[in-house]
Amino acid sequence: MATQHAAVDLGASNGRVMIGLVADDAVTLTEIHRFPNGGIPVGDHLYTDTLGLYAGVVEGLRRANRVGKVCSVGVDSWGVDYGRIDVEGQLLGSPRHYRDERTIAQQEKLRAQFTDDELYRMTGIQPGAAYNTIYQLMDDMTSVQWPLVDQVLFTPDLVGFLLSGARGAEATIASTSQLLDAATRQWSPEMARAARIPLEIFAELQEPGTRRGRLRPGLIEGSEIELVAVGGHDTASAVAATPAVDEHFAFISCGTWSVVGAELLEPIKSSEALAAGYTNELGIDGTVRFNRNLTGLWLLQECQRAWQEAGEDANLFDLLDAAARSKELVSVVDAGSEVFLARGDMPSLIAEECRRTGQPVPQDKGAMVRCVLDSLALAHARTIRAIQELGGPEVHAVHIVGGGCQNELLCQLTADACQLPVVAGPVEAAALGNIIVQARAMGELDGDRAALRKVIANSGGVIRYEPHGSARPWDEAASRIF
Ligand code: LFR
Repeated sequence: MATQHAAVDLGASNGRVMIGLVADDAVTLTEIHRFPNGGIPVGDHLYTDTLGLYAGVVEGLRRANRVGKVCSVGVDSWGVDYGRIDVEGQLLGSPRHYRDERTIAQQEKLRAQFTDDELYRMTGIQPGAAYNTIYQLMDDMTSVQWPLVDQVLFTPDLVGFLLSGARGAEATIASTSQLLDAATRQWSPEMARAARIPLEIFAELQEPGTRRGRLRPGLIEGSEIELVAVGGHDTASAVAATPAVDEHFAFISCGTWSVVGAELLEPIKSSEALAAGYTNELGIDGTVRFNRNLTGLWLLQECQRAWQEAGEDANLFDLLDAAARSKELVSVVDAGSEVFLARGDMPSLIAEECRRTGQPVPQDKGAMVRCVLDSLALAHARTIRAIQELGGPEVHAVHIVGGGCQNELLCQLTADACQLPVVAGPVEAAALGNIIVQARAMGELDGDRAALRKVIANSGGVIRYEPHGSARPWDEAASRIF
């Protein structure tokens, strides 16, 4: 039986266990198990069901090992969140979800003491993102549970710890904390001092590719699976698996969020980059991802949730079909705006933004979804243009990876708005990036990140969209809201 690697990819709305088989310089990926995820509101707070995720992961690994011998596993997840363990290694409470608004007061406290410029220079991370780990920790440190906390582990490291007992702070996920300096790839003592966070609460910092040892004996019967720290931040893994042919590309990791950016070797910490909303997170192999978070398909998912809760039909296929038939660029909203961040009645929020900016309120679901997709495409284009102006690489192609790359209308609109070719795929970029880093750590693949990208390009699942029309209608639409 061939050797398999298991990728655990934990996203905002679900978690997955996939197996990857590396042969003939290509990866074959198979989904083994999928289980739901999402913030769980209790009272005024929002939590993550970490043990539920863990149970899904274990079930997935058991199934995977029945299909074929699994030799290693890597875990990647959304950014910034963490769990706390006590000196006995027990999980302390249910981790909070980053959309819990407890952080805002802490963010204000730090920003009252330091300018955003000062904060940005310490790490390269946007101090304006209220969900950053640093603000969550500042709030946490005021809780009655805090004196019991021995260690803080980021989501992928936490799941890895539950599986194996091995601890570590993988660099890409740690970089989303706003406590790591993207220039040195080390914790920032300056930032830790500013926020009064003791750096001892973190586990040892490790680069992706670090082998952490075997899973707990007997957990997955009949296996000897090794835990490998991969690009623990899903976006880092997704960008590692972007089949770019050279450095002249922008990526859009498109899912609940649209993370739009470029790959660099050094962070850009200029005041202009700060003002434009860019952040410098870490990627694999010494890279920095210079990117900006747009609300992404969250806009559409929240519309669907609102319609479903009202007992209406909100089938994705039908909605996209209606959107494709709706008139283009009638109304657009700023997909980068914080207005859309929290859970809420999204159709009303969008209608309100249209009214506020003097544009027609979308009258039916097709028009509403069209407004969302036009707005996202517009935001993608503006973000990519700004990256080049801020000192990023000249962009010749836009790679869309993740679930959103299956949205043909969004891919075409993005090509049109950018006036650049869009290469869409792979869908499961995060899982593939997770697998190739494991395969290299286990000695099955070798070479630099360009060599790994070739393996992904050989693995198929990519569609190209050429730009149509001109930039003019997009510029006009932008002028209504920016
Ligand atoms: C995407 C993502 C983004 C991060 C957001 C919140 O899944 O990881 O990169 O900013 O989730 O953690």
